[in-house]
Parts: sequence; C-alpha cells; structure tokens
Amino acid sequence: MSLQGVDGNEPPLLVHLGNRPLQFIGSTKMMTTLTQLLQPYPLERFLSDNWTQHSVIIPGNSPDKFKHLFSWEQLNHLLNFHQLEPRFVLNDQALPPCDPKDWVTRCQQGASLVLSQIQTRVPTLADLVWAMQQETGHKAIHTNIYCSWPSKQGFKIHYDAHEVFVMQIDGVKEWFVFEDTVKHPYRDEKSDHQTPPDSEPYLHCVLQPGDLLYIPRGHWHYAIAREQPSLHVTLGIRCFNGRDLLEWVTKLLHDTLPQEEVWRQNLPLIVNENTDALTDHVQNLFNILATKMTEEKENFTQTYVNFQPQITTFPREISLPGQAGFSPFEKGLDTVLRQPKFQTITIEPLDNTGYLLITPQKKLRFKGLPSYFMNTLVEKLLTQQSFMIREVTTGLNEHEINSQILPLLAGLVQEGILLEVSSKTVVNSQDFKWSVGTVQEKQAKIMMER
Ligand SMILES: O=C(O)CCC(=O)C(=O)O
Repeated sequence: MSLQGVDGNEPPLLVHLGNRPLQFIGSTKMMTTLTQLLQPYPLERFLSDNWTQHSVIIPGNSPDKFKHLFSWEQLNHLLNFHQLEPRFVLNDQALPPCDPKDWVTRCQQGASLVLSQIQTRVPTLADLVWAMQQETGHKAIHTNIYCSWPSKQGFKIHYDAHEVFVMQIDGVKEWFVFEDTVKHPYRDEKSDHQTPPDSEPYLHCVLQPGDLLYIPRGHWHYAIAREQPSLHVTLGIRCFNGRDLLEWVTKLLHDTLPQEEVWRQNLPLIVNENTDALTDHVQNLFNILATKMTEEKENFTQTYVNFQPQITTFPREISLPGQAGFSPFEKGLDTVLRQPKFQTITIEPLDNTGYLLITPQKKLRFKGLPSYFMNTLVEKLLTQQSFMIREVTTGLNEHEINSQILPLLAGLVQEGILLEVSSKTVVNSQDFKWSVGTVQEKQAKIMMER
C-alpha cells in the first residue's frame, strides 16, 4: 500500500490498495461495529426493515458472542470496588436506594438490579459506545446492565425514547414487544403517563446468550428471566431528531442575527390602532429570517457531516508516565507507539509538501520532514495501526533520527496524538475489538470532509 498526495482535480489524498484506488467509498460511514453486533443478520436488511420501525431478534452465531463485553465477574467487581448506586426494581416498583449490605437480600427477593451509564466504568463498553458514536454520528449513546432472577418481572411494560439493542450475556430471558402508541416519543413523553396497547405482542421471543434484540424507540416491551439468572447489556441510542435541529437552528439564528441593527430596534408602536408600521417592520424581519434560513438549508447537511466525527463523550486517553515527558522511548527504535482511543484524526495535504493533522482539539502541521517518514506515519495514523519507531525511520541516518524524528514523536506523545505502548501500558487486544478504522472507512471520512 502506498500513500501519496495528488494535485489537480483529483481528491487531495489518495490511498491505493494494490491497484485499486479508494476514492469513492459511498456517502455513509462504514458501520463496522453495528455490522458485527447484528451478525449474522445483514446490516442492509436491518436498516431497511427494522431500524426505527420494527423489532427483531437476531440469534447469535455463538453463545459467547457478547461475552467479551461484560460478565458476572465484572458486575461483582463494580459492585464491590466502585461507588455505585444500583437501582432495584421488583413487580413494577422502583425500590428506594438502600445500603450496600442489603443489595444481596434485594436480589434474593427477586428484584432486578440495574446499573446505568456503565460505559463510564467498563473499557469494553466505552469502546463500543465510542465506535457507535463515530458510526452513527449520535452522541447520546449509553449502556446499562440488567441482571434479573428466574420468573421475576422487574420493570412493568414501558417504552424507551431511544433505540434499544439488548445483548444477552448469560441466562435466558423471555421478551414481549408491542406496537407503539405514541409515534417517536420525546424524552419528556415518558411511558408512565401513557396507556399501553391492549393488543397482543407482535414479537414474543426468548433470548439465549449471544442473541440480540432490537426494539425501536416507542415500542412497548417487558421481559422476564427464565430458569437461570439473567445478565444483559442494553445499548441505547438517542438520535438527533427534528426538534433538536430546531433548537440548533434557533440558537444559531439567535447567536448571529441580533447583531444587525434592524434586530436591535424596538418594534413600532401601535398608534391609534394602526398596525401598518408594525406589519411592515415584522415582515422585513421575517424576510431576513427566510433568507438566512435558505442559506442555512443549503449548508446544513455539510455542517452536520463535518460535525459528526467530533462527536464523542469521552475525554482523551491518558497514558502516564510517557505523556508527562518522562523516560520517553526507553526501548529506542523498538518502542511501539499507537493512537489513543477515542480520537478522530483527519489528515489534509499541504501543497504537496506536508500534511495538516486535525483532531477536534488541535491542528498540527508536518512540513519539511523526510517524505518516507511523513507518508508512513500518516498511513499508520489513518489505519490506526500500532507501529515500531523503526518502521517509520527506514532509510534515515542516526543524525536525522536523533535530531528530527525522535523529538517530533516525543512531542506527539506529549500532545496526546500518539502514546507509547510499553511494559507500563498494558494493552488488551480486546480493547480494540470494536474500534472504528478500516482503511476504507478512514478514507471515506477524509473524502467526505473535503
Ligand atoms: O430486563 C428488563 O426487565 C427490562 C429491560 C429493558 O427494558 C431494557 O433493557 O431496555
């Protein structure tokens, strides 16, 4: 594979896989993680038949399919060593918070135990949420853990105001899914205030370990564990909707338009019941508004697409002591570097002489560097590969490496663009299981952003 900047009318950055240039990858991002979650059910079929419309159970191809995401051991670790307030729900009732010493009694009584927003504590779930944020462009994604006990119903029939993916980890659970009664409910339209449907469930199924159940926003549901204790992870996606768009546009208009004098002026007085001046003035304001809205309408799709790669709720990955600037590259050229998690990078060429590296936080210019080094580094960044320093310094002499390359790489480590994989930074291969970033996908992102 080679990587080169090109000029003229061609796209500025062109990657070749063999002889096949990856210039046009399609208009949407590659949904690698979602595809993996749904397997063996095809993504295209899911998007056309199910997404936001119809629930589906997808039997897993292995009972272990979701075991890397969460386990009873991790649940116990969280309950034993983290300061958490699990929720307990029994027979439709949310039980009041209780002392940790009573948690087990609650479970013995049959109350379902729920931990919310657990991606903030579990790295595998953080990876999953981050990857889904990048793929869907929606920021409000969370994971909850539910454990429940045979034949006991925790939650009553309800709907959620987000898309729901239930991943069964252990045990067996019976689910009932019903049609929606409120179309596309907002978060403030809770199911507690609505009447559930009196129809039969349109989907009645039993989830085994490794199975996935998708429930669209607004579709009523409830579940009961079968013979064994049940453990599942729910991934919830709250999508950006028309009302959010309205808020965004309103804020944008509010932040920009009122600087003009015409918006500062008082509305004309109604004198002796004559509203003519008021009507003229208000019509003028509405005309300005309409012009501005037309401009925004043309730009909005691109603004939205540009905004999406920056969407994440995760802070940058911290890796000490390297990032603090201590003992960099102890293994010399055998030092392995990798990109931090939760970082999106866009790379643009600079007049065929270098590259501009853009993260949501900063922009860095690479110029006047040996071209083999520069191109190989860019390739490693684009493909999210870890690499040994030796791999990017081929052909350079000792002086160039010591005076130029190592200080630059050390700077990138301190900036948080790269981090050192050393004996002090244990990397679990599972950490990367859900990471976004095939070559094609990264290129698609670059092409789209131009
Ligand atoms: O397990 C239950 O009782 C309900 C869980 C649920 O509604 C969910 O995972 O979204």
